[in-house]
Amino acid sequence: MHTSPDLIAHPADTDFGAQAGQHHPPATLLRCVAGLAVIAGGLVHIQLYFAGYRFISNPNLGRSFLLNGVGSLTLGVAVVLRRDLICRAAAFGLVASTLAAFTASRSGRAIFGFSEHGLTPSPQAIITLLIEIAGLMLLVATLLPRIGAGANLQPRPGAVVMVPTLALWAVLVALWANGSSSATPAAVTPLGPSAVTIESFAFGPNALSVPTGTTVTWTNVDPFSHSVVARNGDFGSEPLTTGASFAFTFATPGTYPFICGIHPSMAGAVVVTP
Ligand SMILES: [Cu+2]
Repeated sequence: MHTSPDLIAHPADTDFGAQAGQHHPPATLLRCVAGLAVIAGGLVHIQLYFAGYRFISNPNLGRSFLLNGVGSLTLGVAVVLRRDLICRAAAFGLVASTLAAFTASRSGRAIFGFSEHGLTPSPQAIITLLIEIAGLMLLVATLLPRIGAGANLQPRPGAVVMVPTLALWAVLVALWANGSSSATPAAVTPLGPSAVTIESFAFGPNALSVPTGTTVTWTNVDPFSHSVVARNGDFGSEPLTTGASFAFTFATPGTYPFICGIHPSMAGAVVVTP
């Protein structure tokens, strides 16, 4: 004759445990996948931050990406480890705001002076878009009474330690990467008086003076696509991928302001002297 060890160990928890998890493995699986989607969205934001978004002229844009990343990692882990409704509600709020910001930044409304066009940067934009929409739907699905596990359990000690530890880890990695990246050698680009390098979301130099008849060359060394578009429409490049160049010969004296067609906050000017 055998007695279940669970009944002896947790006599008061038996019904509760069975209702919340043991007889509903799909609920736990759903919650874990939702949490992983939230984590993945956060990782893409952290990757973009280190790949160059921290250099965007308004530092709040980069900071918002880092904050989104750390917040998503923390809430994603919380959703995986905890059944509490509040974790899923907070994660839902964060993912919904991320999607709102994504949409706003592509509808002409600049966020911290920064806007994007369509599904750039590629492939991060399409990856986050799909992941975050999936995450949102999965989080909603966990609330459905038939498959969701909405019960509030006592905090598990492991979870209580794990969440702040992972958040701390993310911040430390961020600080380390930020400090070590300054040692990264810049791409070797021979800079002539008529050469502009596109790097770290900026034109360098962003103002240059050249005599009439000079051919100015713009070279993109960023890991993101940029373009060169004259404000007066005189010239305009296709999106330049990493390493790609665009050249234009200035035949008429004057001042030619230009911007990046993908990120209009990036601006510069060529002054053509007679
Ligand atoms: Cu750009």
